[in-house]
Amino acid sequence: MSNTPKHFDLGSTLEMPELKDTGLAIRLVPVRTTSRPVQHLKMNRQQLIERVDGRWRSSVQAVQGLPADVVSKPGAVGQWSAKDLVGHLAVWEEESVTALRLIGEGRRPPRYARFGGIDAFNDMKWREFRDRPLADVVRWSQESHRRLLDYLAGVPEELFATETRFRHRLRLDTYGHYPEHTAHILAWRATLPV
Ligand code: NI
Repeated sequence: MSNTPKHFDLGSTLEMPELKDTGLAIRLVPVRTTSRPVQHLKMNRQQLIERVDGRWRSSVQAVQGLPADVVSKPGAVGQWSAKDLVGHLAVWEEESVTALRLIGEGRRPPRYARFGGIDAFNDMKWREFRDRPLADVVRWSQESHRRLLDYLAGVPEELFATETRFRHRLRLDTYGHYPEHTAHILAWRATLPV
């Protein structure tokens, strides 16, 4: 991570000092890309990346300051904890990169029917990660987000400009998805005793 020469700086580093109390310090490191430096990226791409990143940061900030045991406790939405929602967003960032690569190659991403549908897929993934500690899930979330942004920074510009399937899938899996669960977290958070 430290020997990549170019920085794709999306702004100031977000510190979450309150979480240090719980042994969990979240630090969003600047995103590195193996692609071109930021000044050579067209606005279209950059605006999209900023939207993706800004809305993701809002989702992370929704859990900021809460103790780890509260974030990990089931019941934020149904059985899911706030941690589970963070993990769920990471799942879909990973799915997004996989699908967008295929779309970029002119192929069709496989359908979720093979898992029994989207809900069954989400449930399956949740069972895979739900027992992981919060710090693990947070790290995974940061890594999946960085991989997504790195990927987007290196995609041919014409995919953003002309490929509507690409844009559509990106929106569904990322910046159209985060706010739904940010709202869940904030609504749950409002019910917590202060
Ligand atoms: Ni979702």
